[in-house]
Amino acid sequence: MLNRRDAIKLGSAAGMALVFPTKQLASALSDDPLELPPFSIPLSIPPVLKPTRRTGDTDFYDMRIAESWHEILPGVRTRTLTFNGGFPGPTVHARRGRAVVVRQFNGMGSPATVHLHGANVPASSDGHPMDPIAPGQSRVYRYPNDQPAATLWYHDHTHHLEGEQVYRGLSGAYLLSDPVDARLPLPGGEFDVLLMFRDAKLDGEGQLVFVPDDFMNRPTILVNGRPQPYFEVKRRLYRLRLINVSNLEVFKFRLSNGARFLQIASDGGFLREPAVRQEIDLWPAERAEVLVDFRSVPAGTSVELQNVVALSENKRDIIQFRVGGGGPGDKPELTIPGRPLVQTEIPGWPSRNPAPERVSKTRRFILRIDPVTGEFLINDRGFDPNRVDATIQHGSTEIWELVNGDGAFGIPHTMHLHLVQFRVLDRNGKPEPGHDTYPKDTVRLNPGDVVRIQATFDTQIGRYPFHCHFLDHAMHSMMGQFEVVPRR
Ligand SMILES: [Cu+2]
Repeated sequence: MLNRRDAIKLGSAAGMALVFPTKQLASALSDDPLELPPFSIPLSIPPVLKPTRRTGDTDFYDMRIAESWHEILPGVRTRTLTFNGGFPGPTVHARRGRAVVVRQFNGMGSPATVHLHGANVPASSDGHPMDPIAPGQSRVYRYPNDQPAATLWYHDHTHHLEGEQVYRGLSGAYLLSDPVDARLPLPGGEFDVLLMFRDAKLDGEGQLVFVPDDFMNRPTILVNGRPQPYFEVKRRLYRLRLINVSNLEVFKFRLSNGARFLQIASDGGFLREPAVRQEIDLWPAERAEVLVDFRSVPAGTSVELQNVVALSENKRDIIQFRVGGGGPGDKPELTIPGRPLVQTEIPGWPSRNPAPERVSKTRRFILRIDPVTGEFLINDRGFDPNRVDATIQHGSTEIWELVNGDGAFGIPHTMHLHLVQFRVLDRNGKPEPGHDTYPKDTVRLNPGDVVRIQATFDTQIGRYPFHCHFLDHAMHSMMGQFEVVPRR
């Protein structure tokens, strides 16, 4: 695979200059990186949002979207956009079978929409890019939570503004649990830790600088809104929920002590079988849940989570786990590598993997940048809210062939489909490894890749977007729409 460094060597810098004004790039380059010793700030965990009301089957919440100030660097106030003043926003805990209703008030001067990434929701609550909440208005989103347990996240999706508004802070986690989840012998409570990673550039005054597409000049990685934090852990097994909420940053995580992860879940929930992993790829919008075992790590030492594909040295070490005491007490059946954790059949599995003869349609989508205009296109067209790119009969299963047409430019893309969790069938003709197969809602497309995915559209009726989840690309129109229509 070409990495982005190779891409630049190969001359795509010329293409980039066409696409992005050099003046902006130059001004961004002139700023100094942060002068902050690594691992000098403790990790913070976003608060869990409290419902305003509960009924027999529904939890009601209120959130306020507004400009705020946040201390990213010690003693420095950074202007941010926030849900309820949080950077990132508060975490919503949801349970399968109980609906969640969120009333979002837009207290910003610009429109907002709220999309619950990875969720099966009615189109009216999907946070469609063209369905915004006007400034000073509020809107109610209804989430049925009729899907397996998963680490989901919510974020702004306002067309042309999502890149900047998410960058300035409009994202948060939404953790959906279900009875299967509750039965598994997984670490819980303080040992179930949310880690949201994102790219950032802070200027000399500690303010966020947003230059679209400028992946080379976002030298700071924030974890739950903190640069290179440390986190004190006990000598226990931990469940880490990794969410990449970056606009552009790609991660390949490893642990500095060489220990392996046990990956138990992907974007849309538990894997059929947990996978022992040395490294975890996590591109924008992807999630992975992993178990990390600190039991054999000597007390008083530390382990760093590192990004082995970081573009600069200061972005390699992401977070430091400082291992303290507190040894025994874990359930003995948990080991890495271990026997499969998920021994029960997960509801919804069989129907999501129908036989090939049930596939009713195959479509092909090519993601490509126009080298002349710099537009980010799907099948040579930019986003048009009045155009439906795929009309799908309710209940049908389709295969989509996704092509990254920017092999020559070395530019990665992803594909995210709203509404569904899909199965990745193969990549460049080779089967995808199990941990990257299902359930997925966002798939990585390396330059030149051809990836086939399969999805069944048997839930909602309505119009939903699909788009590159490098949000700066989506912002430049790399987005289409599918519409699920009643079966005739
Ligand atoms: Cu893209």
